[in-house]
Amino acid sequence: MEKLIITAAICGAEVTKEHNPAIPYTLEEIAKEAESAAKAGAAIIHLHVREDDGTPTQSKERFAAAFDAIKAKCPDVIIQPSTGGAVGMSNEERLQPIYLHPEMATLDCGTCNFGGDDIFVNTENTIIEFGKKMIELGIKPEVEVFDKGMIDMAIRLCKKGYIKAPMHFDFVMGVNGGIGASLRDVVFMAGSIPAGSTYTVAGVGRAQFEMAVASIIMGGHVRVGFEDNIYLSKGVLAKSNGELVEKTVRLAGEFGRKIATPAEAREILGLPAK
Ligand code: KMH
Ligand code: ZN
Repeated sequence: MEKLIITAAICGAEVTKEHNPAIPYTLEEIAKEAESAAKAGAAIIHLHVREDDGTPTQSKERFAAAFDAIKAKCPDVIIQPSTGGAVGMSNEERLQPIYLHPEMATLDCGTCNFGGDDIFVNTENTIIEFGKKMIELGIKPEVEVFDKGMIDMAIRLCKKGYIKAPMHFDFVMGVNGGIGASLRDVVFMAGSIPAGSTYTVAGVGRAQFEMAVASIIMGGHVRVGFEDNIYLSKGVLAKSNGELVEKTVRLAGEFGRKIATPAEAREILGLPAK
């Protein structure tokens, strides 16, 4: 089987130090968490940034500073900024990090209830706008999908030329308002993408490691990290993203999946070598 690409979503926009004191806010904390994840085996850092007080921001300057801080500690890792940002941000705000010319960025392919009154809005025009910009700037999108219909949307927009094939998907499984996180759900998602696509699986909350194992066995890739889950095991808070990645590496080893380096991840994803 192909080597396993592990993505660490180290920070997110919603989770706070009240949930887990290890959630990184400052540039130093973000760089330290990225380093712990990369040292443990993550090839990709999915990145959100915060102000020092924890407020989510899509500021280009803050992302630039975070890129520098991460690259100083782990020069090889693929940095994949979020264009999702936080619920309620404008499209213009969300797009800021792509003007730093990252190798990859997320492209969220549909609107989703995020619990309570929160709605993560991605209209068709938004997806087209973001997709076109990423093509212009030569950025490989990680097509983030919270439900099967979002895969179908991505396929339609790919056919129209707004997303380049082969697509790389991130199945976010178990969000309040999205698809669940059962084996049947993840098999359905993996069976719904075009031949030649790649995918990673991000299980939310307690589903993180169940979904990781499913993807390890199925030949997909895995995303773990504080953005999606703060626990190492039931009731035990993870002390770092590195711990979550280490556990994923252990699980992969049990099933004979070797771990991709950042260079190998670039090859698998069709990114230019560095
Ligand atoms: N924080 C969510 C509103 C992404 O990174 O592209 C959006 C999100 C998706 O996390
Ligand atoms: Zn994200």
